[in-house]
Amino acid sequence: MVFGRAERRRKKAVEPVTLKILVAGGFGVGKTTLVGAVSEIKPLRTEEQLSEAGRPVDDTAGVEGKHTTTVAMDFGRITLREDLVLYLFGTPGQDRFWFLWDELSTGALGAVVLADTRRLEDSFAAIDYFERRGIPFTVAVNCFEGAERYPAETVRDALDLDPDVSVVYCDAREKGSARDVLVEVVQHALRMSEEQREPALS
Ligand SMILES: Nc1nc2c(ncn2[C@@H]2O[C@H](COP(=O)(O)OP(=O)(O)OP(=O)(O)O)[C@@H](O)[C@H]2O)c(=O)[nH]1
Ligand SMILES: [Mg+2]
Repeated sequence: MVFGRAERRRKKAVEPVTLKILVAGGFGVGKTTLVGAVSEIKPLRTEEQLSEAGRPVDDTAGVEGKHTTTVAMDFGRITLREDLVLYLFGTPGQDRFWFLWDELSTGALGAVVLADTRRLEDSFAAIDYFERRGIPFTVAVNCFEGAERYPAETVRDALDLDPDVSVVYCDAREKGSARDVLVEVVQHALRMSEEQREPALS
């Protein structure tokens, strides 16, 4: 019987856990691209043209080919397992939208900080933000063509990361690659919350 209690219980048994993950980082590092690449629903985007009026405040150095920018957020969803669904929130990359970050980060389990090795300093502010708030994060170097490849240790030193923060590499345009980053973020965030629950005996 389709509407029976057993059917309802069966459905309940696979009701997925939903987790909120932020996709953050500096201007033009590929946040919107990553959310779009992995999302199984049509991602919500809030792209606007970079305008002449914004030129004095928008730092487009290094991303001159870019014509649009996220002005509020990106939103997407990915089912990692039958019982685990991630809601992805991409942050805006420009300083003038910082006021949105507190709203976006409420209730987040963890974050990806995307980085471009040609402009690592653009991701400093996102790293500071998550460190200060104790939100677990993973750094994902988005491997743009023409950008030099550095070992993870070099990136870690340049970003002055704590030893428990992992550094991974990705191509934000590739679904599988972006998915691997998200799996790492979830695993890292769960490790951190377990550690907090069971503090090491001193
Ligand atoms: N070659 C290459 N290009 C990429 C990659 N990821 C993103 N891009 C391109 O880089 C540009 C910036 O990507 P976006 O995803 O808009 O970056 P963003 O971080 O959302 O930018 P803001 O929201 O403005 O901060 C786009 O033109 C993408 O097509 C990548 O892995 N490799
Ligand atoms: Mg964007």
